[in-house]
Amino acid sequence: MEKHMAVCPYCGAGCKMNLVVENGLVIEVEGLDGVTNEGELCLKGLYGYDFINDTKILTPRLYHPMIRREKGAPLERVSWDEALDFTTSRLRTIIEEHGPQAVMLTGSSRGAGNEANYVMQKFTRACLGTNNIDNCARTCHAASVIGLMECVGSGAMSVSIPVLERTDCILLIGYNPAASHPIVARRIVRAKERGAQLIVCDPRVIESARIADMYLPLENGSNLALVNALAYTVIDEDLADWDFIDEHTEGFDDWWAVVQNYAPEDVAATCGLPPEVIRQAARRYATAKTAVIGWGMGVTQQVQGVQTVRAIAALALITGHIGKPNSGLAPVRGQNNVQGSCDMGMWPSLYPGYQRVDDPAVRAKFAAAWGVSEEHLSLEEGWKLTDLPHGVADGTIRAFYNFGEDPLQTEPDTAQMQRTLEGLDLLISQDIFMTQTTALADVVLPATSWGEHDAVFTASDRSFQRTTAALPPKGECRHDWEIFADLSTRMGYPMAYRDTEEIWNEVRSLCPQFAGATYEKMAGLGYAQWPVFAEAADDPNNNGTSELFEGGTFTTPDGKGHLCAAEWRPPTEEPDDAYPLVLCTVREVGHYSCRSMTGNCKALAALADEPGYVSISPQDADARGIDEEQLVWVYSRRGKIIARAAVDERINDGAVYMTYQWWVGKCNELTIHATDSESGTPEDKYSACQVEAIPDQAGAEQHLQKMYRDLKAHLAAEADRQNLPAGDAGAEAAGDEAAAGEIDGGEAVAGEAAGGSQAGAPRASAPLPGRPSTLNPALLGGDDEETFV
Ligand SMILES: Nc1nc2c(c(=O)[nH]1)N[C@H]1C(S)=C(S)[C@@H](COP(=O)(O)OP(=O)(O)OC[C@H]3O[C@@H](n4cnc5c(=O)[nH]c(N)nc54)[C@H](O)[C@@H]3O)O[C@H]1N2
Ligand SMILES: Nc1nc2c(c(=O)[nH]1)N[C@H]1C(S)=C(S)[C@@H](COP(=O)(O)OP(=O)(O)OC[C@H]3O[C@@H](n4cnc5c(=O)[nH]c(N)nc54)[C@H](O)[C@@H]3O)O[C@H]1N2
Ligand code: SF4
Ligand SMILES: [Mo]
Repeated sequence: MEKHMAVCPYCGAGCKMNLVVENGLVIEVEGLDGVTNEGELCLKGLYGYDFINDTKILTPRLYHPMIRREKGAPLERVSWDEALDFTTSRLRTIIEEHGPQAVMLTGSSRGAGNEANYVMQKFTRACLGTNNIDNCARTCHAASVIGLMECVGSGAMSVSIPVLERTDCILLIGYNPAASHPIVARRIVRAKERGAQLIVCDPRVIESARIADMYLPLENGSNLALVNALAYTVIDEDLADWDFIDEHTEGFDDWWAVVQNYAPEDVAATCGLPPEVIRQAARRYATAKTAVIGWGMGVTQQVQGVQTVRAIAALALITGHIGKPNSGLAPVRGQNNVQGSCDMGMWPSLYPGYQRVDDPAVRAKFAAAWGVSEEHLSLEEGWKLTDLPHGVADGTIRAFYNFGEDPLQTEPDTAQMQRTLEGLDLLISQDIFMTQTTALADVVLPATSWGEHDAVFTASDRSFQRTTAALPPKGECRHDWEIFADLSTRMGYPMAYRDTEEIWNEVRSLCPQFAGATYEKMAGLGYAQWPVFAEAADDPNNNGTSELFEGGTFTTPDGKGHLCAAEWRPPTEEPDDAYPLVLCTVREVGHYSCRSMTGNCKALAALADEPGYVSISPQDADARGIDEEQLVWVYSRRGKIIARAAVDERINDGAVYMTYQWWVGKCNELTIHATDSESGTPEDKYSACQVEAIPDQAGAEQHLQKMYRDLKAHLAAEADRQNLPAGDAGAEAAGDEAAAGEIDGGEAVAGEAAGGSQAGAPRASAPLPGRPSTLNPALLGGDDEETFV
């Protein structure tokens, strides 16, 4: 039995653990005393490890590269040489014909880590010559990054996770830590036990609301009106920190010109809250000695996300609850390494270390370091991930390199995303599992998983920590960074690194804020929190910066906090007679984003499975004749799906809630693709929908089971193509396999041991016709529906 230290690959809490390995399988994990988790782990941390063993519960892992020689042709297993040469020649042709702007890439905020993302963005900029690189922060906290960079100079959390336990008042807006970051939620519970005030603003009664001192059940989509009204009250009741405003902020008069119209009495109807409740919440926050505002997707996944983030920053600035110990801003980043993706410049306007692409001095520095001409590095901001649909529709984007994301599951309006991916000349997908997006790819590149490689992750609170390999690569999997370096070399820009530490040291040399974060400092349970400058490198007592903006000095160009205000406006698609309910899409504790990982973990898959729930208030359920646990239709202007009803008095009337990891009950079939004009973040929290009872429950149950079986079989069959011989290339690969300890046919030993399918003949092709035009038969026509409705 061996133990290897790792950082949890799920949320951004950055929990440290040991992976316990026996006979080539991870058999359990143990919590370690990391800086954020102090020995504790949540459900996913404890039971979310066995996907690595290729359990094949949901989808198989990828072991061999595959290509589709032409559109419509089947995936075919090839050698790495052939896969990367094919990719090189296709990318070259597209760039020759349409220029580098026709290629879009997205980084991975999950298991791969900072080094792989750094190498991918270097490939994008130094080799391809474009800034078209982004990551899933776009669909997530992009509004926080943009709004905060403008108002206070840094888009990250200004406080550390442990600070939440020490502050006197926590104001949560649109953030559900009990489901999203359980280890952060524990800190909040402990703060409460210490006597801190907890104020929760969320339209439904989340766990934190149940223990809150004040709960504000605001109307969905009314954040900006509420935050403006809180700020109005602070000024109106003379609760502001005027010294702080005078010394450390700019723009008060223009800001107040807008906010003065937001008396609680005037927004009561918009927010659905009594004015006195708003006033009381403002008083509690403003008069606390120290205070932190925490927010999440309830703020950012709205068309006014950036404006609301600015309003939140203003609330902290006018009360002086920032720039002093135990006070500040906590946009708690979602994925284990989404802060890291942003740190590494997986952002169309930023190089690694938050250095702007339009700054000629920065460009000169990177050009010199990377050995390319300055002209080769574009000063223009690149495309955003959410530009993909219209970029493909109008022919500007021709190729998409998808690294560790599953947009077909996680982007809004699946039907539109399906058209987008099918409309590309070239789709490259580099993943650890056969996902829905990967099944559509022209090039499939298999990468090593978390637990099979070394990397640095950045937790939500800017802490760099190291995670290490517990197992060797499976099959022909290569490390993500090796794949990018090899491809870049073939494309004419040679890159070669010995290991991740060499890459990391290059990052440190180019990013002053990260320079002190040596591998040595991060050894064992060590960490380094940026900004961590060069002098920290040799000082064992210097772990960087726990709280930003000490003394009220901000990292904006003039060092001031900028007060910016905007008027509230309603969401894009308001409910009407045909679609009378608000569809709000959220998270549940046991599954994670596209669920390629949690869906392949035995305990987590057993806990919750298809089609997932639509949570609805008792009144809205009664009005539709819907009982608890019944299967129901949920439909919007974009699609129609089946889900199970959870009738729940914690849900507000007029809104329903779904989680976004299910294939059958896929809420992104229904969500609208409307985005915040500044951040490009989709309005995942607000679409109009309707819910309808299904009279034939038995038929619906049969339909859903068949659909689930078919979808699983389809992805399994696509993955099984990697087990077909690959001609000459196959013989070469077979040799490698023997070395990697695999058996005949390419099925992993680990997969068998974990009860996976047998090696040998590939499965029969799935019943779905070729590549399905949509994963949801309900959208293919009325036939299926009629069989049981
Ligand atoms: N188990 C699990 N954990 C995860 C993830 C996962 O998939 N599964 N994903 C990770 C990721 S990527 C992220 S970004 C984080 C996200 O973590 P959170 O930010 O907590 O995400 P959500 O649950 O989507 O939304 C938060 C809350 O916003 C509320 N809300 C909806 N509309 C409004 C509104 O108009 N106003 C206000 N004030 N609130 C509103 C919802 O009711 C919900 O409780 O979680 C991370 N952690
Ligand atoms: N309706 C709705 N949609 C949403 C949201 C919502 O609230 N509502 N939330 C949005 C948010 S906040 C986010 S962040 C996105 C997340 O959207 P995605 O980023 O698409 O979701 P993940 O499941 O995190 O995708 C990670 C992918 O990376 C793969 N992977 C994991 N580790 C590695 C590795 O080491 N190497 C490689 N190459 N691949 C790896 C996994 O198998 C998986 O396919 O979803 C968004 N979608
Ligand atoms: S809180 Fe987040 S990082 Fe910690 S164990 Fe749970 S999922 Fe992993
Ligand atoms: Mo996210």
